[in-house]
Amino acid sequence: MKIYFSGSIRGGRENVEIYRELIEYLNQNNEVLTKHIGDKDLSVDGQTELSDAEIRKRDIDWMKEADLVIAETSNPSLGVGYELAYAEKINKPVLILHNKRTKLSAMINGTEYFKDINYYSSIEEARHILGEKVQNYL
Ligand code: 6IA
Repeated sequence: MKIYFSGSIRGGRENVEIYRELIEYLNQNNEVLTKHIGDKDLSVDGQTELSDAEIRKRDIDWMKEADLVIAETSNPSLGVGYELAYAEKINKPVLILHNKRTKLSAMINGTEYFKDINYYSSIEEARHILGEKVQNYL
C-alpha cells in the first residue's frame, strides 16, 4: 500500500524520532511516500530547493496517489491540520495516531470523517496499532 505519512515540520520537530520509527515500521510492508517527515536532518529554517508552492503541489500529488493517510497529530501543526482537511475533501482514508499526553484538537476529534483516531502512550503501542489496523485498509 502507498501511505502518505503526515507529521509536524515547521510546527516543531520534537517528535521526529517517533515519526522516524513509525515510518520505518510502515515501510517494511508498504511504501511510505513521505519518508522525509522522519528525517532528523531536515532543516526547518534553512534554504530549500523547492519553493513552498512546489512543496505543497508535490505533497498534494503524493496524497492523491496514496491509498491511506496516516497522521501523527500529537505536535500541533498547521500543515498536518490542512492535510487532514484536504484528505477529507478528496475522500482519502485517514488513520490518526495521537499521544495520550495531550488532547486532540476539537476540529479534528469533532469531525465525523475522522473515525479512526487512535491514542497511544508508547512507541510499541503505536506500532501495535498500526500492525493491527493498516491491513484493514487494503
Ligand atoms: O506546518 P508544518 O510544517 O508543521 O506542516 C507539516 C506537514 O506539511 C507535513 O505533514 C508535510 O507533509 C507538509 N510539509 C510541510 N513542509 C514540508 C516540506 N518541506 N516538505 C514536504 N512536506 C512538507 C518544508 C521545508 C523544510 C525544509 C522545512
